[in-house]
Amino acid sequence: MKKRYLFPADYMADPSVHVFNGRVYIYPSHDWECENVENDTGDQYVMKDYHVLSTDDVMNGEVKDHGKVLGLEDIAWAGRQLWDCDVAEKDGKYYMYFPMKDKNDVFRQGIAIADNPAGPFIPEPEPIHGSYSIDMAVLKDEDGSYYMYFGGLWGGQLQCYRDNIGIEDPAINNTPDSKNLPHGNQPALPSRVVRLSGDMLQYAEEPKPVLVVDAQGKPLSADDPHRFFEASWVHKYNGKYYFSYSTGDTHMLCYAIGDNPYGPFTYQGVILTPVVGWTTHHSIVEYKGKWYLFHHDSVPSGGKSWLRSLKVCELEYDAEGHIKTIEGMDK
Ligand code: FUB
Repeated sequence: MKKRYLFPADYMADPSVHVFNGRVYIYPSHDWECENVENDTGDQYVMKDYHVLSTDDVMNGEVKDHGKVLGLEDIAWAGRQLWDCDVAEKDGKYYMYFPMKDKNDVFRQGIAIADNPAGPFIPEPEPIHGSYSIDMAVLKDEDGSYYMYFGGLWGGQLQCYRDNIGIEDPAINNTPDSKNLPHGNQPALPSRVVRLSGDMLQYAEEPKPVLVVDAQGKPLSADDPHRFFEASWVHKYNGKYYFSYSTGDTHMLCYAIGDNPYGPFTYQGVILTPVVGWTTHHSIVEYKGKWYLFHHDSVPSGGKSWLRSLKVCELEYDAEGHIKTIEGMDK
């Protein structure tokens, strides 16, 4: 299978990809070299800005770098770490949703707005009220509603919240030893989904858990290697909702299918087996009649997990709508 490194000139990761005005826009994290020791809190992911990339030929065409579109220094409430963002279009405006630690080292969700998919993006003065954790992905549904999926374990701080209320200090409780992480056959911690307000700037409701269940309707357990960890993405195929995600410490991309944006989603299988590097993160997009998996790995940096490179390959479905598994490491 043909795979392509999309942007060899720089280290970028976590590609959120959308087609706007007939062109493919890629919204990645921008990895930086760092002095920090690699740890389970993710201190090695020291990203300070975002670039936008675009192309009109995914596998072969030029990938244009539109330059820096937002930086930490532009954001009033900035602490550190601009992690995975996503962008949604409504009425000709482009809304970037980004997670960043505030001055107390707690992840919140910020918004920045542009008149053009290539930015620049102007940040709102405050994060979304009541927001927490990381890895936002926005689905524009066919009825005009926008749903945001989010959440990540360990350094992503999701385990510090239950029913959207903080239960422990996220700046401290963010390793695999967190006492609020479920274990064994307890239900895994779910991602969250929330409908966005009409002006795109707030939650329209309380975020809800995104349940991934087995064929019997039982939520996947905490010790299931296929359970949710981070990197939510949702796309639609043949009228069904495909919720895909990273399994984090078991290093796969998996997916589940549901009938509506809230789920539950029934577990289906593995999209991508482990890549070189600790993290795996992706988006799935249709362009000019073909489906693509955008993701990253750490091959070009020689395996440094905090210096990742954007990658893409075609994604295929079988006749029943199941995604064919892709090997993450080339043989
Ligand atoms: O890039 C920083 C974090 O690493 C992302 O938010 C996670 O999904 C993982 O890729």
